[in-house]
Amino acid sequence: MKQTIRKRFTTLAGVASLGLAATAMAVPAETLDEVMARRGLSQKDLLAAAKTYTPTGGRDEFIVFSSGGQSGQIMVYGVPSMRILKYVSVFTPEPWQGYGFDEESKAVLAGGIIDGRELTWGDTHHPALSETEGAPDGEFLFINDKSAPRVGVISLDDFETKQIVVNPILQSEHGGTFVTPNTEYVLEAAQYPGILGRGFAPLSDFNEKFRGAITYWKFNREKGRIEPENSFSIELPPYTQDLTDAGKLVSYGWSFTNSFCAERYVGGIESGRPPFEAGCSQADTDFLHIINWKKAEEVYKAGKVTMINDHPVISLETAVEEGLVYLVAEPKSPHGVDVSPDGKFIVVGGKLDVTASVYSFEKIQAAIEAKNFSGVDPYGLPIIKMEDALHVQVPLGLGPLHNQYDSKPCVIYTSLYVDSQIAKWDYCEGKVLDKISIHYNVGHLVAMEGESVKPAGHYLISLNKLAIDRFNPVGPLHPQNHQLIDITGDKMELLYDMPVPLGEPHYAAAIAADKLKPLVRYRYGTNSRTGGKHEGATRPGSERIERDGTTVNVYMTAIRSHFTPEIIEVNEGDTVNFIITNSERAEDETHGFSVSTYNVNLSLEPGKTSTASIVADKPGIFSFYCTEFCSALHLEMEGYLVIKPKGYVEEAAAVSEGQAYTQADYDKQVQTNVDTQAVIDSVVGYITARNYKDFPEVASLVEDAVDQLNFAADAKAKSEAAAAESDWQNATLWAGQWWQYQVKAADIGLRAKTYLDEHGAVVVE
Ligand code: K7E
Ligand code: CUA
Repeated sequence: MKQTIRKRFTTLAGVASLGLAATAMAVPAETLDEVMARRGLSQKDLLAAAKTYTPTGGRDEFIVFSSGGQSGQIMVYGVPSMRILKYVSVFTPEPWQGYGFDEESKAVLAGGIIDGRELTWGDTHHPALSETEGAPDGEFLFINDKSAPRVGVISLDDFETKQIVVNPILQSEHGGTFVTPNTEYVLEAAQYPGILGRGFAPLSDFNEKFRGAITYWKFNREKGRIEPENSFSIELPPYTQDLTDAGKLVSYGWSFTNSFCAERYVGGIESGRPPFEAGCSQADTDFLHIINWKKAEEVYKAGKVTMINDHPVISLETAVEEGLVYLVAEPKSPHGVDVSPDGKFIVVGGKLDVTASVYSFEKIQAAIEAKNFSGVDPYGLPIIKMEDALHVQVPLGLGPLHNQYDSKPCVIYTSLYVDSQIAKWDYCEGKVLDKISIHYNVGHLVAMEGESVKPAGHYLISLNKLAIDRFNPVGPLHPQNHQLIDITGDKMELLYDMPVPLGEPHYAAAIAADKLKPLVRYRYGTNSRTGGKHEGATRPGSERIERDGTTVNVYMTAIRSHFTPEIIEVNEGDTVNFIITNSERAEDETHGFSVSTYNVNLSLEPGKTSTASIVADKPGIFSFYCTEFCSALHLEMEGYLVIKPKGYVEEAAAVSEGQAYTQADYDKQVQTNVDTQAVIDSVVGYITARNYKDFPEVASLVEDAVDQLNFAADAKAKSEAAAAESDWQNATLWAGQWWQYQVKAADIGLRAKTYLDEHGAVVVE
């Protein structure tokens, strides 16, 4: 039977290879013209492709951090290729990264528990990159949750979420996150008015008791954390605050927050009243809040605050007394608010208007200094007359929403939601320069470093709300559509559509790729969520199982392709903590760890230590294994968690194995190892004869290979010791392990050799 199968395979292979040879002769590769004809591509398409296509191994010029909307995550992609590189989980558990599955990240998520409720999602809107002197510096990223007022802090060292803080006073927010020019503060402004501190008052008290606010979260760059104890808020009227931006250069020290529903309408469609949408859009204007945060910081430090939920809040009364907040009218249902790169202008869109309004910071300051106000609002805040603050108003089209700046002076791009267009215009002169149609209904847009003091130009991305007919249909829930636009010329050119199947990405932030310097591996035994050394970090050789009452701590290591220990016996009812260190140094050698039916998955990148905790409440045999395909013997990277039933009495017995090995088996394995060593020696010879030390990637591969060869030497010694005692069983198995390490070393060595070949290494004397 066996014989027949083998014969059939041989025959099949023969036929297949003959067939291939015949096909290769008959069909030459298609020419460019033929491909264009077959796919219906124009010259313009080809140009767009040439501008975006990134050949294998190529890199992008810019990296975009996009909100993941309702997914509670952040999406990272490259420009111009539009290739997605990563999802960073922030408010939502995500198993691939172990986020919300290991104890270290659970501690981060626990920071987001709000009023005792554990949330498993977030509505992310506005990512903000940390800035130095008004330009993104590539160190940190922040993002807000609109639904439950929270802010996440992500380190760009490893693209992991490090902290979630809960706003102590708001019940809803939207005007976050935006940073001040040196990331002194991370700004988070309210959306729907509520009772500060999340208390109760009847809606009939809306004008008297409901409030908005803005929180200035103090950021400690050295620690890479927000410091709630050094943060403060300013109480604001119950206008529905919307977006925020921080002043820069000439307007440094100020921040701007627009609003809608300054009508303070309270709906009630169920009792026959017109809905919110009618009442909140009736008036012709709403209010832009102009806030002196530098002065507010002094007022806060002087202790002129009210404590709400242990959080210092500057009251409206104090804000009026100290001259911290001013209002200016802005057109119908405004949305974006974006300070120009030079800090001189503030541009605001109006969802139900056709114009964008450009306010002059200089004029605003002049009005404040001259106390030239048209009056005060019902809460005592001074109102600057619109005409006294405006530089220019420009009709752009229907529904101007958000703005981004170009590297060319005075050039700005504004999304037109209703028109499904982007307008390019000059905000100094107040004239429209170009328009382009997008598909469809753009919300935010992002230009490269387009909110920095020094925008980078090149590309603009339209973050569209609707995709409608752009992609292959996938059911009623469509992907979002990010459209890449070339803005280098006078006319905007649409280059590429990228479907986003994650959530609604409201906003994105872009940075030059070379500003990012992420880690390749962690310092050995790092708790990535704190950045410090993990107290359970374990070196190879000191793995152990420690019991303390009913708690069992398993100090493990993971390396290609085994866990140590691999058989773990516990009793029903024990709490088991698997504290695992990935002892690899090699780039991209991540291991996973899952335990059957216990809802565990870890992601262990090189050097990282993570903990999986379970309560062994069900006795039985539970296999654990590595969930990342890390090596040829990844499937063998396995073990057993043996949970013994209560009252189980052990009977001593030898482990019964399926195979018994003889001296002949041992000799055969040793011969294989000797042959393998010859291959390794030749690869080592090839590498060391070249200037491999000039290539950091190769140097670290060589380091890793040397590690593996040391492990091989150790296994070889064990094998030989067993052979000396004629213990052929262990001698053969250890010889097999010795070979495993050799194979890994050879694999790494070949990778290094290929790299050297492809990167023009030269022979050294
Ligand atoms: Cu316009 Cu939340 Cu910034 Cu959506 S927001 S688009
Ligand atoms: Cu380690 Cu798969």
